[in-house]
Amino acid sequence: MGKYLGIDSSTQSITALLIDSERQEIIAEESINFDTHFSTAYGIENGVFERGEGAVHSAPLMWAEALDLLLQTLKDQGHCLSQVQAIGGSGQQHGTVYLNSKATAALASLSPERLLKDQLVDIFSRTTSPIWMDTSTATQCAEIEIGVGGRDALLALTGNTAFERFSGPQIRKFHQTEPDAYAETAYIGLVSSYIASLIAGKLVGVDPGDGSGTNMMNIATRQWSQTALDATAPDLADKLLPIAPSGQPVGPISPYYVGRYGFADECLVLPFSGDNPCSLIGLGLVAPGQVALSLGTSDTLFACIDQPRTSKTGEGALFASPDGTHYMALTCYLNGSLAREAIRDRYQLDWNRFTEALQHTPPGNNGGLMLPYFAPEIVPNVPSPNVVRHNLDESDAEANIRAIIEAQALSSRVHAAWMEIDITSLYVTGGASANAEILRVYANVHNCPVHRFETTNSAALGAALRAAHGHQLTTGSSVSWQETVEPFSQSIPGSTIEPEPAAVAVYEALVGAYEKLEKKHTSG
Ligand code: XUL
Repeated sequence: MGKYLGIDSSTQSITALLIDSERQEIIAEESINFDTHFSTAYGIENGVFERGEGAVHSAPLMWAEALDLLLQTLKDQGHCLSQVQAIGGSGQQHGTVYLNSKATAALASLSPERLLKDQLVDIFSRTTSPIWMDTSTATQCAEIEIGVGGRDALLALTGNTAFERFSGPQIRKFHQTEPDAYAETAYIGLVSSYIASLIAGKLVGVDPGDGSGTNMMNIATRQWSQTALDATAPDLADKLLPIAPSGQPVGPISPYYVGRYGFADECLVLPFSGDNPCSLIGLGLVAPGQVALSLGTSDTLFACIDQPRTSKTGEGALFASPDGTHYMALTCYLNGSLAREAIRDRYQLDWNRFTEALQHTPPGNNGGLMLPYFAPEIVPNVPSPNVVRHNLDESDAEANIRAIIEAQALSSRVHAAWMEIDITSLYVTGGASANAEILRVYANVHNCPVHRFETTNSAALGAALRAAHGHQLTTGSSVSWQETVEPFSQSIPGSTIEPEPAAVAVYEALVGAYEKLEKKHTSG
């Protein structure tokens, strides 16, 4: 029992969430927005830079700089970091970080007198990291599938067909386009394992939750698959560390954080995992059959399942749960908050007017539909931006606002079918989950209650809970996952949004029309 810190390094910000497991409460929640602090220094917008032809990267040195700023903020606020017993973490999934042979020594000798960014500037064999929004690797996806014996073989081996944003295709592209820099790469990690390495002061392996988003991990054994590595790039086994079991601490925190921020020497570090796997834990989904929705930069619909059920149509992803036993089924949309913001900005509105538009317009939008592909879409696969309006006048701001939210909700229903789960309730998280009108649409489209939580940062909460669980096991207590998550995964009393029968009937009739429109304009 004690205090545990969860850190979530996501697309647009890095968040810290501190819990007190004795008092069973969240005691601090702090975020550093990348654009606010670093847009000039790193040239990013919405946390990323677009490099053309679908390539979307970010800057790993910026993530290190943001980590310092985050911890400094917690310290300045008077949080007693010496009481933190363990740190767990979460990272935007799939993004890859490439380090050279100087990394090990630089991490081991970090001086608390100087910022991370000044000490780590030379450790990268590639100064940018392709992230999950990158859609530039269709060729490499096809090559990897052929390399392992076909699409079905890759699906059976890794739990996933090849996705453009997954790490394996991204690594293959790097090897093909920058062979010299690839040869200089001593270590390839994911965003999660990179931030864990900064905190532990040594290279840390990828956990099975994030490893399953690479197209390189054997989903049955939760180890790297040599067959998949061979199909991806040469000498890859030498550049990856063995998979790090999610629940086993990798060691104490680096002296850097003890000296600079006052952490205790014995504060433990758990392997970090992906943001979606951490959200699974943060929302308390540790038993099969529960389903959640995350409305963030990406929108994701996910469920805890007990069997490694795969998506044969390639619309869904399968990850290992960081709880060590279950799996996570996930459908991921690239057009999440950035698409909602694109509509908000197109009509020069603020979020209050956005919400009012949802209140003023009827469910079903009088038949007006939108396919909201402001950027390339993952599900369904849409390689280039394409916004389609059907019975919808572009000059009607309110109807366009309803159309985008209904499109996102209807799509989440259509593309959840592969999970074969009867969705009887939805747990929601992410920034947009604070908006009750958006959630009302989801409750009516899925015909189930939608539960809201105290924090919209469920990935950071899940990271903190993973730290609590991992630390308590090291003390010899046999705490269960259920006991760990339960006090923190209670929905806010009175905040549940119930479905409304009349609106449910409207969407029941509309879902077929939406699916037809989607099929007409996409290859799916
Ligand atoms: C999941 C995915 C996104 C990122 C967002 O497969 O690509 O949800 O994890 O950070």
